[in-house]
Amino acid sequence: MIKSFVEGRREWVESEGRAVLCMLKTNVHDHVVYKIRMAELRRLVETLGLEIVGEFIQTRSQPYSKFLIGSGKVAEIKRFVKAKHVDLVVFYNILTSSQKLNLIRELGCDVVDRYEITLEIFDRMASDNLSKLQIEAARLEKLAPYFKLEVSLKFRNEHPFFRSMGEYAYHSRLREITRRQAKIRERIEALKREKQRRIYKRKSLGYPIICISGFYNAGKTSLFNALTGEDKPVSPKPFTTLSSKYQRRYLEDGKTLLFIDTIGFVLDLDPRLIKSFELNLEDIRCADLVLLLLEINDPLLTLRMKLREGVRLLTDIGVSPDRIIIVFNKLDLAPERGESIGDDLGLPLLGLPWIAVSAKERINLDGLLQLILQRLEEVEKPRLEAVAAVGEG
Ligand SMILES: Nc1nc2c(ncn2[C@@H]2O[C@H](COP(=O)(O)OP(=O)(O)OP(=O)(O)O)[C@@H](O)[C@H]2O)c(=O)[nH]1
Ligand SMILES: [Mg+2]
Repeated sequence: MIKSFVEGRREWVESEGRAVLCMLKTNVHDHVVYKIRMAELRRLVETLGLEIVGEFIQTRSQPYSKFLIGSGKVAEIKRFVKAKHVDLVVFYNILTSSQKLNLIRELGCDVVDRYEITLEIFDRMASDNLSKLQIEAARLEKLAPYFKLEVSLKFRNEHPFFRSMGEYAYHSRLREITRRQAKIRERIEALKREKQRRIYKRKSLGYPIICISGFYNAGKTSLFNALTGEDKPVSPKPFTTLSSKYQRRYLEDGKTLLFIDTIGFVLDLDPRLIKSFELNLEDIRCADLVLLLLEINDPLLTLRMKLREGVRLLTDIGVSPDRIIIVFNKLDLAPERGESIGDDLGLPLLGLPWIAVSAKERINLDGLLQLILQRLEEVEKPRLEAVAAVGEG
């Protein structure tokens, strides 16, 4: 059974239990895309070992402020929760602190949103200090307002007198949270400086840096291993890789490329999560080229969404489109798509170069290296010309 996060410490550990998924669909004309989003949520929740026993979707262009969904829907879910002994209700939408609190009180079971589910998976996969700190910071930022609200309501009801012991305890807990947040920020800052120093050092070696990015499970680590001879962990679980990995690849003509394997994206990524994992994204920003890995065997609509969102995320991070190469991985699972997938998704119109490969079966990896070298030359050329022009001037 899942327990909620309390007082800045995690108590959300075991997760055998029954869950219900819930979504407020605000686009009334959407008859397809929300299904992809729900499928993603389902996959994330199942990763935690929870059994999904029901799904509720309400369509309304404007959310309700009290519960996000309407009170009629809440009553329907409440009956279901009781009848099926549900432990947890998971919302696709991001809940405000007061919506979460109202829902927990009304439904009588725990309620979390997609953001908390993602953080929980990160937490289970995290093994290094920096990832753990970043996760804790993200969790505190999301849940501290909720906790404050919960405690303030509790003490307002139970201890109505000014400076009662309850109120004192409330203030001291709040101070504890704020102190913890400041401490984490300080440690992250120190690690950030260290990471920046290493990035500059790596840059100063002069090797072109190729960063492998993409949605979780796309096969980033498999490709990294195949290209560099490394043996980093690979698995179908989401977010197997949280902290970046680096390795050189020596080419026959004496050239050396430095490959970086990074944290995976998730659809509809919450901007706060991006901010919390800013340090991991630094590797993407500083790369000479970024490979955006997609699974060629995904349905076309999913591919279209992931492509659009992936490119948007990269450009938001600060990667210019001319530094992006789209790589369709897992070609062995859909070889018939290898020739046409780029055209099907309109990549020539977007001006994005693309290639289909299989990291697992090592198909077309030489073609990928050729494309990387060609793009590096094209990206470098204007820069070298500019340097030469300054020299002449
Ligand atoms: N059939 C096939 N499976 C692949 C290929 N590449 C990776 N996989 C499988 O896809 C799953 C995910 O692979 P990873 O390399 O861990 O993916 P990732 O992108 O690093 O995932 P995260 O680190 O979780 O973001 C594993 O089960 C791999 O065996 C491929 O080319 N073909
Ligand atoms: Mg990985």
